[in-house]
Amino acid sequence: MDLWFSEKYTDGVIFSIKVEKQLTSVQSEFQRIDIFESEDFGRILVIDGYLMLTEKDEFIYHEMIVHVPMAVHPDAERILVIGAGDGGVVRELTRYDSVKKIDLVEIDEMVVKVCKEFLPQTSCKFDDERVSVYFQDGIEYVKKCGNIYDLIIVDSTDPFGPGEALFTEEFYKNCYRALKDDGIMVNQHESPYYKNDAIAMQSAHKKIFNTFDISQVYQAHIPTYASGHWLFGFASKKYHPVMDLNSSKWNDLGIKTKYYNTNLHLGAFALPNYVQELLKEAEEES
Ligand code: AG3
Repeated sequence: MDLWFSEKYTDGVIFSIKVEKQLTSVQSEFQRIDIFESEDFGRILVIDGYLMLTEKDEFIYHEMIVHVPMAVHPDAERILVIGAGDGGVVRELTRYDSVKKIDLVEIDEMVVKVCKEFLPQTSCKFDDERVSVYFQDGIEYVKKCGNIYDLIIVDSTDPFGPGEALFTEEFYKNCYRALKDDGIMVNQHESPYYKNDAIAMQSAHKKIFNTFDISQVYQAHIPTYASGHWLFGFASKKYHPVMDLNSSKWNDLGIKTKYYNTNLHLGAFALPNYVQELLKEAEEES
């Protein structure tokens, strides 16, 4: 008998991966967490039926959400990560010797527990001495912070369920306050392609654009997310993601990446016309 994991992208489009077996399935206080084993994509983390990562292509998402802001900020020492209980963002951040403190705030302790057991590829750096993990609501956590972080990375689920509040203007305003005067916030920004994803993307962009001095969007090709075309938001108080990129400084660090490089960094901000139009529409509404 064939077993398939499927995610419905629209009423007429389904994406499926053949799975060998289901390794675990737990219902936490917040959501359902599944891990599958597959031939083509390795292990797969699924939350509430939505694919969060696969071992095969998670490097693209995690490198792009981490190295883009890290190559722009001249000295990011103190970093807040919201969500990201799989550990992928933390793994990439710990590759920088200059990073002094990583605070990870994940609402669901069960995500970290399951990923530590089944996804060692991403959860491998929770023991780094610079990392502190807080099992709390990210919304409440940022409310209490003022002017302390150089970088905030919002690695949320989609804008419904427990992740919904991470797409509100109030949350972005609190992130702004939590950042130092030259701070950067990067978030996963959904896909521009299918209608419902594009609406979520525009709504997030509008709120971030309203809140931050600089608000730019960049893209990556991620095979296992809807349409394969995914966006990230780069929001900042001072640094511009293209003008303030210090390529030689980043290249001198010698960090070995599989997707990210500083040429691609520049190209990632060059968006297709239809995406530029969607963003402009959102900006004009704000
Ligand atoms: N963060 C969620 C990406 C959104 C995926 N959406 C979907 N499949 N509908 C990924 C977590 C990786 N650390």
